[in-house]
Amino acid sequence: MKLSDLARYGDIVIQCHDVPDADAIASGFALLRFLESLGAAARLVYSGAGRVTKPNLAWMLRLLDIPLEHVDELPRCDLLVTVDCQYGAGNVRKFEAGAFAVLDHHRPEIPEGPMVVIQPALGSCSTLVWNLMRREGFDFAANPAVFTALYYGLFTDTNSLAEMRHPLDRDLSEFMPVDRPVLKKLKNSMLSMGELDIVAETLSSARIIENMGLLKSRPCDPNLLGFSSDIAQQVEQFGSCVVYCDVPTGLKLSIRSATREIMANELAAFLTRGVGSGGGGLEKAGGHISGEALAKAFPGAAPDDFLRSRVEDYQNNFDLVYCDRHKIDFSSMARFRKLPVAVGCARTTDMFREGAPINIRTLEGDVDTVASADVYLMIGPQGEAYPIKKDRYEESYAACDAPYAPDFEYAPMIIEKITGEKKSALPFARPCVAKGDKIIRASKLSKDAKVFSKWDEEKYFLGRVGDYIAAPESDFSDVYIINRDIFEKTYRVIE
Ligand SMILES: [Mn+2]
Repeated sequence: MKLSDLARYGDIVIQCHDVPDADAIASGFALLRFLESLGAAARLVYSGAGRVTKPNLAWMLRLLDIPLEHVDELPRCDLLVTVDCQYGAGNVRKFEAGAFAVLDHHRPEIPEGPMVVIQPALGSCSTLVWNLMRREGFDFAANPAVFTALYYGLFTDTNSLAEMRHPLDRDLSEFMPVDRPVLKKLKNSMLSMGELDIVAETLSSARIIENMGLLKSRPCDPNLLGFSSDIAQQVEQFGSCVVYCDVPTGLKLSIRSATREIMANELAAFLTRGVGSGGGGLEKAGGHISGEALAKAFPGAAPDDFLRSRVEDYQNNFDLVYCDRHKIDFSSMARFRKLPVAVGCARTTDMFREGAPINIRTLEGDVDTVASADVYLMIGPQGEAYPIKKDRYEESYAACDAPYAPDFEYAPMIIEKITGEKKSALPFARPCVAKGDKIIRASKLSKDAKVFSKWDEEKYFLGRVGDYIAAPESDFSDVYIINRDIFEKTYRVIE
């Protein structure tokens, strides 16, 4: 769907979820200005029993001149658009509307439709709306309040940008200058006196399960949850901690980790698997457990007990495999040969000048390097990208003439760190295949494992039951995990 399709409806009402937060207000406000720029008439509303009273939101409305109205009945309109929520879902008052559209980043709760855009991988609905508006050439420079609102929507939905999940979130966060004085005012009016009490109460609820802190907060703003977990993580005995509270749709989680053995984003994904969604960075992450999904998957389970049992399961769930001291008997495993698969390679100096500091942005995160005639960029089959030395490249790969037009969910972007200039790596990439035979020993995992490789001091590979643990025949300490689907496509057993 193109966002401009919505403007064809002459009279439009944009509805935030009940008790709107900054992300809902920002998404709705940006959409309002976009539709108006195309000549449509639009209003921005919310409903429900509660009113906007949080000090930062009151300042947001005032400083950015956002015409948000509270309504008890739907104003006359040809189209109703719900933002940061889904038409008919539990957190938004349902109005009878002739036609409706949905823009959201939560777990889908309603059927797909031509005017339903839901992208749960994004950290905020602001990211979704920004990306759609940008694609249609909206003039953000002429509307700085719109950009500042979207930035603040992302900022508050990702715990001050610390829990950004998707590269598009990072793209939004650095798209153009934000109004600093406004942001400063909003950042420093987050807490009311009452909320200070909530933080104090949350911290005093701390329990410890093995080396993980578990704390429950009274229902509160997600940022307050992040603030509490930032403090809790400072406790020496907590290798990681989970702070959570009830929300109308289930539980909201904020997660921190201080040890190499737990990546916060992976813990978030584990705790919410099958019943919600979770993600973020290595040290900070967030998640949501859907009450409805929980009731379906585990009938009768109380959300608090469920979360506690997932936290307990996590402690015993993994084999830890360290590359330099594992006792895995690779020599008795089956041998496999890697099939030739075309991957991409680009010269960094074709993209940016020699010596320029650059940042490689992929779905899996950002990597820093420097553009140089000596450094190439490899692009893998899933759109993952990493730097490789020219010599190493020439040793291991050969150019090929297979067509190269991969379709990635997010194509790697290269950012010049001084000028901020961004380029997609794909137009610069040429196809190549690995030279020679790559023989590995591998076997299917029968228990989930975390593998600490020699190539990364911060992250680990997570292997789930059914994935493969492998090492090249030449070096059993170079242990890694290969995803089951990738393994079955790219390796053949040697009889
Ligand atoms: Mn949101």
